[in-house]
Amino acid sequence: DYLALDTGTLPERLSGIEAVASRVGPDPATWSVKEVGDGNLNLVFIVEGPSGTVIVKQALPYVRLVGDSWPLPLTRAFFEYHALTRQAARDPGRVPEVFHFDEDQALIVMEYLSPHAILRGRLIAGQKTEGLGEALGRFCARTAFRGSDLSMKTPEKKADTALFLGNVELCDITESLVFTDPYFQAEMNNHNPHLDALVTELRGEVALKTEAQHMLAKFANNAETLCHGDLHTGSVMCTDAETRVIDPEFGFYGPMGFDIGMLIANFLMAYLSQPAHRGDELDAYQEWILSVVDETWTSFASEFSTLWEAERTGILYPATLFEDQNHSASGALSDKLRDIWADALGFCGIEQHRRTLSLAHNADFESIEDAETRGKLEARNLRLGAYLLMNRTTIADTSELLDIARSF
Ligand code: SR1
Ligand code: MG
Repeated sequence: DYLALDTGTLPERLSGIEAVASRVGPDPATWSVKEVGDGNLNLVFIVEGPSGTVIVKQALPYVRLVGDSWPLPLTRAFFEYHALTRQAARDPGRVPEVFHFDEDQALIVMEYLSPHAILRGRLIAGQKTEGLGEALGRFCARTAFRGSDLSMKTPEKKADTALFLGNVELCDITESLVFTDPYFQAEMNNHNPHLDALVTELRGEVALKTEAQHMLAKFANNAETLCHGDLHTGSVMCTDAETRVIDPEFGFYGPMGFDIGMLIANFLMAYLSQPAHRGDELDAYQEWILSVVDETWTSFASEFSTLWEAERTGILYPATLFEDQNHSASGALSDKLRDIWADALGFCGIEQHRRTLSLAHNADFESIEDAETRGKLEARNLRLGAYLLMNRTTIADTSELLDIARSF
Protein backbone atom coordinates (compact mmCIF):
# COMPACT_ATOMS: atom_id res chain seq x y z
CA ASP A 1 0.00 0.00 0.00
CA TYR A 2 3.00 2.31 0.35
CA LEU A 3 2.81 5.46 -1.70
CA ALA A 4 5.43 8.21 -1.63
CA LEU A 5 3.50 11.35 -0.79
CA ASP A 6 3.58 14.72 -2.47
CA THR A 7 1.96 17.99 -1.47
CA GLY A 8 -1.19 16.98 -3.39
CA THR A 9 -1.69 13.48 -1.93
CA LEU A 10 -0.65 14.16 1.65
CA PRO A 11 -3.92 15.73 2.91
CA GLU A 12 -5.99 12.75 1.78
CA ARG A 13 -3.55 10.28 3.35
CA LEU A 14 -3.74 11.99 6.73
CA SER A 15 -7.41 12.89 6.58
CA GLY A 16 -9.44 11.48 9.45
CA ILE A 17 -6.45 10.73 11.68
CA GLU A 18 -7.45 12.19 15.02
CA ALA A 19 -3.88 12.85 16.21
CA VAL A 20 -3.34 15.03 13.14
CA ALA A 21 -6.80 16.62 12.95
CA SER A 22 -6.63 17.72 16.59
CA ARG A 23 -3.34 19.53 15.96
CA VAL A 24 -3.78 20.94 12.47
CA GLY A 25 -7.54 21.17 12.01
CA PRO A 26 -10.22 18.65 10.98
CA ASP A 27 -10.66 19.70 7.34
CA PRO A 28 -7.68 18.73 5.10
CA ALA A 29 -8.93 21.22 2.49
CA THR A 30 -7.80 23.99 4.85
CA TRP A 31 -4.23 22.65 5.21
CA SER A 32 -1.29 24.06 3.35
CA VAL A 33 1.55 21.60 2.65
CA LYS A 34 5.18 22.35 1.76
CA GLU A 35 7.94 19.81 1.07
CA VAL A 36 11.09 21.07 2.78
CA GLY A 37 13.36 18.01 2.99
CA ASP A 38 16.96 18.86 2.24
CA GLY A 39 18.55 15.80 3.85
CA ASN A 40 20.08 12.84 2.07
CA LEU A 41 17.31 10.31 2.54
CA ASN A 42 13.68 11.34 3.14
CA LEU A 43 10.69 13.49 2.33
CA VAL A 44 9.84 16.12 4.94
CA PHE A 45 6.61 18.14 4.82
CA ILE A 46 5.41 21.08 6.88
CA VAL A 47 1.63 20.82 7.23
CA GLU A 48 -0.04 23.97 8.45
CA GLY A 49 -3.75 24.35 9.27
CA PRO A 50 -6.08 26.60 11.21
CA SER A 51 -5.25 24.90 14.54
CA GLY A 52 -1.50 24.48 14.20
CA THR A 53 1.43 22.96 12.34
CA VAL A 54 3.05 19.51 12.26
CA ILE A 55 5.97 17.87 10.49
CA VAL A 56 5.38 14.80 8.35
CA LYS A 57 8.48 12.78 7.60
CA GLN A 58 8.26 9.91 5.12
CA ALA A 59 10.98 7.48 4.10
CA LEU A 60 11.53 6.94 0.39
CA PRO A 61 12.37 3.44 -0.87
CA TYR A 62 15.74 4.74 -2.05
CA VAL A 63 18.50 7.16 -1.06
CA ARG A 64 17.23 10.62 -2.03
CA LEU A 65 20.75 11.97 -2.49
CA VAL A 66 21.56 9.36 -5.14
CA GLY A 67 18.20 8.33 -6.62
CA ASP A 68 16.39 5.04 -7.16
CA SER A 69 19.56 3.29 -8.29
CA TRP A 70 20.29 2.93 -4.55
CA PRO A 71 17.30 1.21 -2.89
CA LEU A 72 16.93 1.65 0.87
CA PRO A 73 14.31 -0.10 3.03
CA LEU A 74 11.35 1.82 4.38
CA THR A 75 11.92 0.15 7.77
CA ARG A 76 14.19 3.03 8.74
CA ALA A 77 11.03 4.95 9.70
CA PHE A 78 10.21 2.12 12.13
CA PHE A 79 13.65 2.43 13.74
CA GLU A 80 13.42 6.21 13.86
CA TYR A 81 10.02 5.96 15.57
CA HIS A 82 11.34 3.49 18.16
CA ALA A 83 14.51 5.50 18.74
CA LEU A 84 12.46 8.69 19.24
CA THR A 85 10.21 7.05 21.85
CA ARG A 86 13.21 5.73 23.78
CA GLN A 87 15.10 9.05 23.60
CA ALA A 88 11.97 10.88 24.79
CA ALA A 89 11.81 8.61 27.84
CA ARG A 90 15.53 8.85 28.55
CA ASP A 91 15.93 12.63 28.06
CA PRO A 92 12.43 14.12 28.24
CA GLY A 93 11.77 17.13 26.03
CA ARG A 94 14.92 16.87 23.93
CA VAL A 95 13.44 15.17 20.84
CA PRO A 96 10.29 16.13 18.91
CA GLU A 97 7.05 14.69 20.24
CA VAL A 98 5.62 11.96 17.99
CA PHE A 99 1.91 12.34 17.23
CA HIS A 100 1.32 9.50 14.78
CA PHE A 101 3.27 6.63 13.20
CA ASP A 102 2.18 4.68 10.11
CA GLU A 103 4.53 1.75 9.61
CA ASP A 104 3.17 0.76 6.17
CA GLN A 105 3.56 4.30 4.84
CA ALA A 106 6.95 4.69 6.63
CA LEU A 107 5.60 7.96 7.92
CA ILE A 108 5.95 9.84 11.22
CA VAL A 109 3.87 12.87 12.16
CA MET A 110 5.70 14.88 14.76
CA GLU A 111 6.10 18.20 16.53
CA TYR A 112 6.96 21.19 14.33
CA LEU A 113 9.92 22.95 15.91
CA SER A 114 9.64 26.68 15.40
CA PRO A 115 11.47 29.08 15.30
CA HIS A 116 14.23 26.46 15.48
CA ALA A 117 16.71 26.10 12.61
CA ILE A 118 19.26 23.42 11.76
CA LEU A 119 22.37 23.93 13.88
CA ARG A 120 24.78 23.51 10.96
CA GLY A 121 23.29 26.51 9.17
CA ARG A 122 23.31 28.53 12.38
CA LEU A 123 27.02 27.79 12.91
CA ILE A 124 27.85 28.77 9.34
CA ALA A 125 25.92 32.01 9.91
CA GLY A 126 27.78 32.75 13.16
CA GLN A 127 24.81 32.36 15.49
CA LYS A 128 25.10 31.25 19.11
CA THR A 129 22.79 29.11 21.22
CA GLU A 130 22.89 29.42 24.98
CA GLY A 131 23.39 26.08 26.74
CA LEU A 132 24.07 24.20 23.49
CA GLY A 133 26.93 22.01 24.73
CA GLU A 134 25.28 21.43 28.09
CA ALA A 135 22.08 20.16 26.47
CA LEU A 136 23.84 17.95 23.93
CA GLY A 137 26.30 16.51 26.46
CA ARG A 138 23.41 15.71 28.80
CA PHE A 139 21.43 14.12 25.96
CA CYS A 140 24.39 11.92 25.01
CA ALA A 141 25.00 10.92 28.64
CA ARG A 142 21.36 10.16 29.42
CA THR A 143 20.77 8.14 26.28
CA ALA A 144 24.13 6.34 26.62
CA PHE A 145 23.62 5.44 30.28
CA ARG A 146 19.90 4.72 30.29
CA GLY A 147 20.09 2.58 27.14
CA SER A 148 22.84 0.36 28.51
CA ASP A 149 23.49 -2.55 30.87
CA LEU A 150 24.32 0.05 33.52
CA SER A 151 20.63 0.82 33.75
CA MET A 152 18.37 -1.58 31.88
CA LYS A 153 17.16 -4.98 33.01
CA THR A 154 18.64 -7.88 31.04
CA PRO A 155 15.44 -9.03 29.23
CA GLU A 156 14.60 -5.49 28.13
CA LYS A 157 18.14 -4.73 26.97
CA LYS A 158 18.50 -8.00 25.05
CA ALA A 159 15.08 -7.58 23.38
CA ASP A 160 15.82 -4.00 22.38
CA THR A 161 19.26 -4.90 21.07
CA ALA A 162 17.63 -7.63 18.96
CA LEU A 163 15.00 -5.20 17.66
CA PHE A 164 17.55 -2.61 16.51
CA LEU A 165 19.75 -5.30 14.95
CA GLY A 166 17.23 -5.09 12.12
CA ASN A 167 18.46 -1.63 11.10
CA VAL A 168 20.92 -3.43 8.83
CA GLU A 169 21.08 -1.20 5.77
CA LEU A 170 21.55 2.00 7.75
CA CYS A 171 24.41 0.45 9.73
CA ASP A 172 25.80 -0.78 6.43
CA ILE A 173 25.80 2.81 5.12
CA THR A 174 27.80 3.98 8.13
CA GLU A 175 30.19 1.03 7.98
CA SER A 176 30.94 1.83 4.33
CA LEU A 177 30.54 5.58 3.88
CA VAL A 178 31.93 6.64 7.24
CA PHE A 179 34.50 4.03 8.24
CA THR A 180 35.76 2.49 5.01
CA ASP A 181 35.30 4.57 1.87
CA PRO A 182 37.43 7.56 2.98
CA TYR A 183 40.48 5.31 3.14
CA PHE A 184 40.47 4.01 -0.44
CA GLN A 185 39.24 5.06 -3.89
CA ALA A 186 35.65 3.97 -3.41
CA GLU A 187 33.26 4.42 -6.31
CA MET A 188 30.98 7.00 -4.68
CA ASN A 189 33.74 9.11 -3.13
CA ASN A 190 34.49 12.66 -4.16
CA HIS A 191 37.00 15.17 -2.94
CA ASN A 192 38.41 18.57 -3.80
CA PRO A 193 41.23 18.13 -6.38
CA HIS A 194 43.37 20.53 -4.30
CA LEU A 195 43.56 17.71 -1.77
CA ASP A 196 44.91 15.08 -4.17
CA ALA A 197 48.44 14.92 -2.75
CA LEU A 198 47.26 14.82 0.86
CA VAL A 199 44.64 12.18 0.11
CA THR A 200 47.27 9.96 -1.52
CA GLU A 201 49.49 10.47 1.53
CA LEU A 202 46.73 9.59 4.01
CA ARG A 203 45.56 6.55 2.04
CA GLY A 204 49.17 5.37 2.03
CA GLU A 205 49.33 5.32 5.84
CA VAL A 206 48.80 1.74 6.91
CA ALA A 207 48.76 2.72 10.60
CA LEU A 208 45.94 5.20 9.98
CA LYS A 209 43.84 2.68 8.07
CA THR A 210 44.48 0.12 10.81
CA GLU A 211 43.20 2.51 13.49
CA ALA A 212 40.15 3.30 11.37
CA GLN A 213 39.45 -0.44 11.17
CA HIS A 214 39.83 -0.75 14.96
CA MET A 215 37.15 1.93 15.30
CA LEU A 216 34.92 0.16 12.78
CA ALA A 217 35.27 -3.04 14.83
CA LYS A 218 34.12 -1.10 17.91
CA PHE A 219 31.19 0.36 15.97
CA ALA A 220 30.09 -3.02 14.64
CA ASN A 221 30.77 -5.21 17.67
CA ASN A 222 29.93 -3.24 20.81
CA ALA A 223 26.19 -3.21 21.42
CA GLU A 224 26.63 -1.09 24.55
CA THR A 225 23.76 1.34 24.21
CA LEU A 226 21.14 2.72 21.83
CA CYS A 227 23.02 5.35 19.84
CA HIS A 228 21.35 8.11 17.84
CA GLY A 229 23.63 6.91 15.04
CA ASP A 230 23.90 10.13 13.01
CA LEU A 231 24.38 12.93 15.54
CA HIS A 232 25.92 15.63 13.38
CA THR A 233 24.97 19.31 13.44
CA GLY A 234 22.31 18.65 10.77
CA SER A 235 20.52 16.46 13.35
CA VAL A 236 20.22 19.30 15.87
CA MET A 237 17.75 22.20 15.74
CA CYS A 238 18.16 25.33 17.82
CA THR A 239 16.93 28.77 18.68
CA ASP A 240 19.16 31.25 20.51
CA ALA A 241 18.18 29.56 23.75
CA GLU A 242 16.91 26.05 23.01
CA THR A 243 18.42 22.85 21.62
CA ARG A 244 16.53 19.85 20.22
CA VAL A 245 17.78 16.62 18.66
CA ILE A 246 16.09 15.15 15.57
CA ASP A 247 16.45 12.36 13.04
CA PRO A 248 17.60 9.14 14.76
CA GLU A 249 16.82 6.81 11.84
CA PHE A 250 20.37 5.42 12.05
CA GLY A 251 19.60 4.25 15.62
CA PHE A 252 21.52 1.10 16.58
CA TYR A 253 23.10 -0.50 19.65
CA GLY A 254 26.71 0.59 19.54
CA PRO A 255 29.56 2.09 21.57
CA MET A 256 28.91 4.92 24.03
CA GLY A 257 31.52 7.19 22.45
CA PHE A 258 29.96 7.17 18.98
CA ASP A 259 27.35 9.93 19.21
CA ILE A 260 29.48 12.33 21.20
CA GLY A 261 32.49 11.72 18.93
CA MET A 262 30.46 12.48 15.80
CA LEU A 263 29.12 15.62 17.45
CA ILE A 264 32.59 16.86 18.44
CA ALA A 265 33.79 16.25 14.86
CA ASN A 266 31.01 18.42 13.50
CA PHE A 267 31.85 21.22 15.92
CA LEU A 268 35.52 20.99 14.93
CA MET A 269 34.54 21.18 11.25
CA ALA A 270 32.39 24.22 11.99
CA TYR A 271 35.42 25.71 13.76
CA LEU A 272 37.86 24.93 10.94
CA SER A 273 35.59 26.23 8.17
CA GLN A 274 34.90 29.56 9.91
CA PRO A 275 37.71 31.58 8.26
CA ALA A 276 35.74 31.34 4.99
CA HIS A 277 32.48 32.44 6.62
CA ARG A 278 33.45 35.16 9.14
CA GLY A 279 35.04 38.55 8.90
CA ASP A 280 35.70 40.65 12.01
CA GLU A 281 34.36 38.33 14.65
CA LEU A 282 36.32 35.28 13.50
CA ASP A 283 38.45 34.65 16.59
CA ALA A 284 35.66 35.25 19.06
CA TYR A 285 33.22 33.01 17.22
CA GLN A 286 35.77 30.23 16.74
CA GLU A 287 36.52 30.34 20.46
CA TRP A 288 32.80 30.11 21.17
CA ILE A 289 32.58 26.94 19.07
CA LEU A 290 35.53 25.46 20.98
CA SER A 291 33.84 26.38 24.26
CA VAL A 292 30.83 24.36 23.08
CA VAL A 293 33.09 21.33 22.58
CA ASP A 294 34.37 21.76 26.12
CA GLU A 295 30.85 22.24 27.49
CA THR A 296 29.57 19.17 25.61
CA TRP A 297 32.14 16.82 27.09
CA THR A 298 32.02 18.40 30.57
CA SER A 299 28.25 18.08 30.62
CA PHE A 300 28.46 14.49 29.35
CA ALA A 301 30.97 13.45 32.03
CA SER A 302 29.08 15.22 34.79
CA GLU A 303 25.67 13.78 33.88
CA PHE A 304 27.10 10.31 33.29
CA SER A 305 28.74 10.43 36.74
CA THR A 306 25.50 11.58 38.37
CA LEU A 307 23.59 8.71 36.75
CA TRP A 308 26.35 6.28 37.72
CA GLU A 309 25.76 7.14 41.38
CA ALA A 310 21.98 7.44 41.23
CA GLU A 311 20.70 4.94 38.66
CA ARG A 312 23.05 1.98 38.45
CA THR A 313 20.40 -0.74 38.39
CA GLY A 314 21.64 -2.94 35.53
CA ILE A 315 24.04 -5.87 35.53
CA LEU A 316 27.23 -3.79 35.30
CA TYR A 317 29.27 -2.73 38.38
CA PRO A 318 26.33 -3.47 40.75
CA ALA A 319 26.25 -1.85 44.16
CA THR A 320 26.24 -5.31 45.80
CA LEU A 321 29.74 -5.86 44.44
CA PHE A 322 31.05 -2.45 45.41
CA GLU A 323 29.37 -0.12 47.90
CA ASP A 324 27.88 -2.94 50.00
CA GLN A 325 31.37 -4.06 50.90
CA ASN A 326 32.76 -0.56 51.19
CA HIS A 327 34.50 -0.85 47.86
CA SER A 328 34.17 2.21 45.69
CA ALA A 329 33.08 1.95 42.06
CA SER A 330 34.55 5.36 41.31
CA GLY A 331 37.64 3.81 39.72
CA ALA A 332 35.39 1.87 37.36
CA LEU A 333 33.57 5.10 36.50
CA SER A 334 36.78 6.94 35.63
CA ASP A 335 37.95 3.95 33.55
CA LYS A 336 34.64 4.02 31.69
CA LEU A 337 34.79 7.77 31.03
CA ARG A 338 38.41 7.47 29.87
CA ASP A 339 37.43 4.74 27.39
CA ILE A 340 34.42 6.70 26.10
CA TRP A 341 36.62 9.80 25.63
CA ALA A 342 39.28 7.90 23.67
CA ASP A 343 36.63 6.21 21.50
CA ALA A 344 34.91 9.55 20.94
CA LEU A 345 38.17 11.06 19.63
CA GLY A 346 38.66 8.10 17.28
CA PHE A 347 35.12 8.39 15.90
CA CYS A 348 35.63 12.14 15.67
CA GLY A 349 38.70 11.80 13.43
CA ILE A 350 36.90 9.37 11.13
CA GLU A 351 33.81 11.59 10.83
CA GLN A 352 36.13 14.49 9.88
CA HIS A 353 37.65 12.34 7.15
CA ARG A 354 34.44 11.01 5.67
CA ARG A 355 32.87 14.49 5.37
CA THR A 356 35.80 15.54 3.19
CA LEU A 357 36.51 12.35 1.25
CA SER A 358 33.45 10.12 1.06
CA LEU A 359 30.01 10.58 -0.58
CA ALA A 360 28.21 12.84 1.91
CA HIS A 361 30.01 16.13 2.51
CA ASN A 362 28.80 18.95 4.75
CA ALA A 363 27.80 22.52 4.02
CA ASP A 364 30.42 23.92 6.43
CA PHE A 365 33.01 23.23 3.73
CA GLU A 366 30.86 22.69 0.63
CA SER A 367 29.39 26.19 0.78
CA ILE A 368 32.90 27.68 0.35
CA GLU A 369 32.90 28.52 -3.35
CA ASP A 370 36.60 29.01 -3.98
CA ALA A 371 38.05 25.50 -4.26
CA GLU A 372 41.57 26.57 -3.27
CA THR A 373 40.41 28.33 -0.09
CA ARG A 374 38.18 25.36 0.70
CA GLY A 375 41.05 22.96 0.04
CA LYS A 376 43.31 24.70 2.60
CA LEU A 377 40.65 24.43 5.29
CA GLU A 378 39.75 20.86 4.36
CA ALA A 379 43.41 19.91 4.54
CA ARG A 380 43.55 21.15 8.15
CA ASN A 381 40.46 19.10 8.83
CA LEU A 382 42.00 15.94 7.35
CA ARG A 383 45.25 16.38 9.25
CA LEU A 384 43.49 17.12 12.55
CA GLY A 385 41.21 14.10 12.05
CA ALA A 386 44.24 11.86 11.45
CA TYR A 387 45.98 13.24 14.54
CA LEU A 388 42.96 12.63 16.76
CA LEU A 389 42.42 9.12 15.44
CA MET A 390 46.07 8.18 15.92
CA ASN A 391 46.54 9.83 19.34
CA ARG A 392 43.11 9.27 20.87
CA THR A 393 44.33 7.37 23.91
CA THR A 394 46.91 9.97 24.99
CA ILE A 395 44.86 13.19 24.69
CA ALA A 396 44.02 13.82 28.32
CA ASP A 397 41.05 16.17 28.24
CA THR A 398 39.14 18.85 26.37
CA SER A 399 41.68 21.52 27.22
CA GLU A 400 44.37 19.50 25.42
CA LEU A 401 41.99 18.74 22.54
CA LEU A 402 41.17 22.42 22.04
CA ASP A 403 44.85 23.39 22.09
CA ILE A 404 45.50 20.75 19.44
CA ALA A 405 42.60 22.06 17.32
CA ARG A 406 43.96 25.63 17.60
CA SER A 407 47.41 24.46 16.51
CA PHE A 408 46.25 22.90 13.20
C1 SR1 B 1 23.61 7.87 1.73
S1 SR1 B 1 23.32 8.61 3.24
C2 SR1 B 1 24.67 9.63 3.53
C3 SR1 B 1 24.70 10.22 4.88
O1 SR1 B 1 23.51 10.95 5.13
C4 SR1 B 1 23.04 10.65 6.43
O2 SR1 B 1 22.63 11.80 7.08
C5 SR1 B 1 24.19 9.96 7.13
O3 SR1 B 1 25.07 10.88 7.72
C6 SR1 B 1 24.80 9.22 6.02
O4 SR1 B 1 26.11 8.81 6.28
MG1 MG C 1 19.53 12.43 8.92
